[in-house]
Amino acid sequence: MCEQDNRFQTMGQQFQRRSWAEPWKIKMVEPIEMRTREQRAQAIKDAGYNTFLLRSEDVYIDLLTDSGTSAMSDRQWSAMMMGDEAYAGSRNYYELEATVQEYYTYKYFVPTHQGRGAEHMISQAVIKKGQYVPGNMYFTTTRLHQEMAGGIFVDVIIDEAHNTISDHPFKGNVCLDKLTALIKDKGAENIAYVSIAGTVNMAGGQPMSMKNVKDLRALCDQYNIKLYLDATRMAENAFFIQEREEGYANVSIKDILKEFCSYTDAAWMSSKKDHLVNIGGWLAVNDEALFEKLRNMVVIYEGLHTYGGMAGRDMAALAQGIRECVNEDHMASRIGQVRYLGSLLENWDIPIVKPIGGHAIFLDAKAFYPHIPQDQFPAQTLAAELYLDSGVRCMERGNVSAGRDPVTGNHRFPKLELARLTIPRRVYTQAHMDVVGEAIKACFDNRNNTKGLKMVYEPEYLRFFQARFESL
Ligand code: PM9
Repeated sequence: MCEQDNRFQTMGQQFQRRSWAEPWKIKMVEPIEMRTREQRAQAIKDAGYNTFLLRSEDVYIDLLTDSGTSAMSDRQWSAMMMGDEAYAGSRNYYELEATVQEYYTYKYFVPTHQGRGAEHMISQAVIKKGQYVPGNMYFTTTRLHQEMAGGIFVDVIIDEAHNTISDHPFKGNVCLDKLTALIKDKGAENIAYVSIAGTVNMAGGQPMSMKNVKDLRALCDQYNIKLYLDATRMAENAFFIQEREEGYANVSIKDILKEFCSYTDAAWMSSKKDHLVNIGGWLAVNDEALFEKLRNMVVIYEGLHTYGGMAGRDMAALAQGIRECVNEDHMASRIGQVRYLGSLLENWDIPIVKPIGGHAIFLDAKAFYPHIPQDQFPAQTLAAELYLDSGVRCMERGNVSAGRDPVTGNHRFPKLELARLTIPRRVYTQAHMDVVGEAIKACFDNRNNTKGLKMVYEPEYLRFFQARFESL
């Protein structure tokens, strides 16, 4: 189990494989169907060219997100039948608490309905108005909760993360010089905490190294600053450490995960990703006083502190999902499938974020459509075009997702203008990946005929979910 997986060559080299296969077989299927081109054209127009506003039944292959879209195992389904639906003190709560403590090391645990419930509470509990929150690139919901609590997010990720063609093995790393400069400039007392995520979603699912988190721990100790982790895809991050970082080739994903968490003070989790469940999340901390505050907050916003918005059966499936997500064969096939799709696109010279990350392939829309300016939303355009071509749904991760600067009110115009093809865990086959690859190739071949979009409706918060566009 702990041996390094040599079925994949190390990064920077072409993905090479002797055939590998998923460590499971399928015992239930859900039919999907492709609409006609005329129906797809109508559906995407009705959705305001926003893939979030499509009806799922109009989608053929759904790569919108890996969040809550995984297939559960027979073990998880049978655990659901053992749900203890007591309002207070459910047996499943205690099992989940013990599982999180075992796999993530933190002392205290608070369940939440999903990741943003946890982000809301930690932000409100610890950020004072006007404090800075440095982090390794923004994430949409994380930054919004930090801002709504009065914080000011500052991106301190290494420069390579903003460069789609850099093949740095740990593009999720924090730049210690940028962080030190911020601390010296603003004063340690004005830093709420350092906010890190592994892997970094908006950078392309890119990992942080163990060395980086150890160095960060030392820096935070020097200035007495807390270090908090978004652990949503941290098991995937552990896979990359095992594959790429010296000294970890023979350490299990489970042990890498524990070691990484041990350098941080707290974590929040959207269990809808790594943990292979359709709903759920949590917060876990080492500080008892903070725990007491969070345990009191959870009853206001989520539910009693022994269910936090989840049913007993949800907690049962989640605890089992934690055990499954660190399985070496599971993780190798999960990342292997993402790499399979990426390698198809690389062979056609289609511009994608390199190296291929953990949960998704990210198309570089600026390079895909160099003739579409960023205020005509090239990544949103690409997502709409892909659906139109083939019924494949993906997600914009560019100018629309970045939103507006709260001070100037202008578009933020992020360096990365990406369309994300996110692979749900244990859901699609290699043949589906072939279809997706061919669909992207068809859009690429038609790129010079493609025009951008105009935003015609913009909601105040997290606009990418509900904004509407018209074709130019
Ligand atoms: N991520 C994703 O598709 C769900 C919707 S897009 C906002 O990538 C991180 C790293 C996430 C994340 C959700 C959340 C929020 C926190 N951190 O969706 O509230 O990728 O469970 O988690 C999405 P919830």
